[in-house]
Amino acid sequence: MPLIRVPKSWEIPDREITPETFFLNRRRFMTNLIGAGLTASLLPLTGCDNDSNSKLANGQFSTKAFPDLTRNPNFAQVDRPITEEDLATKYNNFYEYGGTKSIWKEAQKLPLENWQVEVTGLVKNPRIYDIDELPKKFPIEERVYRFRCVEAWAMVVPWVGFPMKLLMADVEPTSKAKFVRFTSFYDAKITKGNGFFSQFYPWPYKEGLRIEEMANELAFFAIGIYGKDLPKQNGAPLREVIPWKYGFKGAKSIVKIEFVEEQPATFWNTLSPNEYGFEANVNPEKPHPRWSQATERIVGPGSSFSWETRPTIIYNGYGEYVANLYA
Ligand SMILES: Nc1nc2c(c(=O)[nH]1)N[C@H]1C(S)=C(S)[C@@H](COP(=O)(O)O)O[C@H]1N2
Ligand SMILES: [Mo]
Repeated sequence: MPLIRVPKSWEIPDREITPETFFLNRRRFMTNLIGAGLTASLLPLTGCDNDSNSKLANGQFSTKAFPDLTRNPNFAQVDRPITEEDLATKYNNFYEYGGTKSIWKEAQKLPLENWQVEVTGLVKNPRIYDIDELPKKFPIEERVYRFRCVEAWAMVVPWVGFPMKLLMADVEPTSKAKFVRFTSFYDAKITKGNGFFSQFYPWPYKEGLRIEEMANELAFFAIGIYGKDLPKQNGAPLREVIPWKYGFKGAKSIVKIEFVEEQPATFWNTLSPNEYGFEANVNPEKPHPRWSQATERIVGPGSSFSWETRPTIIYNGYGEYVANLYA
């Protein structure tokens, strides 16, 4: 008898399923898709949650504004409007708090008190930053970036934060450091996650970059959005923003940053390597095994069926900054 009975796709409640969800094989940590039946059941899922239609009360999630915030003129706007704050803060992926897009209430359980970020590994100056230290130490700016989830939905978010390369200059990675690993907050009592399947996920959530990617001008640490502190559901108090890669590359609620020699194991890549590559650059010509990446839907009010569809842009439109990394 298998230890785990794998439910059939029709036995799994809709609320458990999003495109980034997958199904466990009988073998431990081996993953497998149930096939065409699953793909069909995914189609009507995104965008039909009522929470995203309710108006955000002013300051509902975070009230602390950044004084004297200036928008970096190089990243002042993109080819489409900034997503409404009420949508960007209520349509999320954060599997620690559930497998649907409406996890914002559940995410309020994330405890932010006395948050520290440990920077360690192959660096000359290992550090433990108190979260309040970061905006004093690094000049804070605003940047408007396109955001593209591997599930083919897209937004435009005004992030508040600082370039990753400034933190690198502070800790000074050694010449041995070839990769960086980011680890998200995890506490099994709080980050209960995605129902039945969650217990088999490789928690805590981890992501990684090559050192050269981290040093790129675009790679950003966000501590805020829409001119205010990051709401918990968006990855408070510190998250990665890598605008030319799919959204899953941007770990939320970071507690640890490690400089390492080998490519680190990451959350989605461990679960399903051929669906979620380590590199994961936005690329219209490289389909996900279960869907095309040629187009994307722009997150808007109401049902995802009414959202605008646009062609996906190579490197999410940031080729002039990053294409040389992949030559
Ligand atoms: N710790 C953690 N970070 C995460 C995720 C997650 O489930 N856990 N989801 C990723 C995915 S798939 C996406 S698309 C973005 C979503 O960010 P948003 O909710 O702020 O739009 O966060 C990324 N970072
Ligand atoms: Mo995503």
